[in-house]
Amino acid sequence: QFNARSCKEVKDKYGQTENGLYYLTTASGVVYKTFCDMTTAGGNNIYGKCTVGDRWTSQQGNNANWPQGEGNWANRKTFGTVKAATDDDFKNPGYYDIEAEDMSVWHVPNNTPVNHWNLAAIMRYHTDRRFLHLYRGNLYQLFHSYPVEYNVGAHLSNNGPSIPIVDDLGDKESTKNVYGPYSGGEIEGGFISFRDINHERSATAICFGVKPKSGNVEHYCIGGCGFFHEANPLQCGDFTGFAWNGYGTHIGFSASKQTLESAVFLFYC
Ligand code: KO2
Ligand code: CA
Repeated sequence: QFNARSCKEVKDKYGQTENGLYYLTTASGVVYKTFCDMTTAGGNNIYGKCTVGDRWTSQQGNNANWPQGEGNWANRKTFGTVKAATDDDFKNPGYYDIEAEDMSVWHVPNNTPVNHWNLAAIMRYHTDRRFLHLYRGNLYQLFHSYPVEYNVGAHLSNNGPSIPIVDDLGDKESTKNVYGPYSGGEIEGGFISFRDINHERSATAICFGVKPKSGNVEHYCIGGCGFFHEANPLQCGDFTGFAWNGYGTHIGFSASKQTLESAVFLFYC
């Protein structure tokens, strides 16, 4: 165990270069176990996402009077474990504790053991423009500036930032094509986007690999607020409207099955 607050510190101060599990210590002394990606640019696992369970939106139904839903994008609650991260939600203290500059993202099929995450990933990419400096160092802070809340603004005009990505596995087209063909007409590949709003003023949290050019963001952005008006309650949940035209069909607005059955790992670097 090293006395380090981030994977970068484990690497820089203690010379550890292997991907794997490490213990980190927060500013207030909380020790937690996380997966460090030491190869992309250094980093920290922040969360895994499952196909069921809606801690990244609402676990209390689709409700206009619960506009932020769980609020987990902007609070310090943590849940899950790194070992179970590809089959259950996972959020560790690194999410709010680490001050970072960039992020990397891995999309890993469900039920992949930790030591195979890198090789089994279906897409990997990272940002390289130090964008987190503009948002006080992490997503916890970013989502305080851009609340993931119902009715905070209108689609496109009040969307949060879209940051260009550099591909590590996959490319602009393959990353965009994991979403359905109708979605394809509304997105541009090569970005990661935050707090994007749909036609009905529902906010989603993160659009992976893409930037929305229209307002049906529920089909290509993950996580979000506590109320999705359209087709109530079909668009409520962590995968919002990813199965709009059937589960994993990849037709209409439905994302591919592989996408639905993968966890997304966020690393700070
Ligand atoms: C559809 O048939 C439909 O879906 C639209 C949704 C997609 O998010 O907003 C509209 O509701 C539309 O009226 C219609 O119901 O259109 C391009 C066709 C999809 O699924
Ligand atoms: Ca819609």
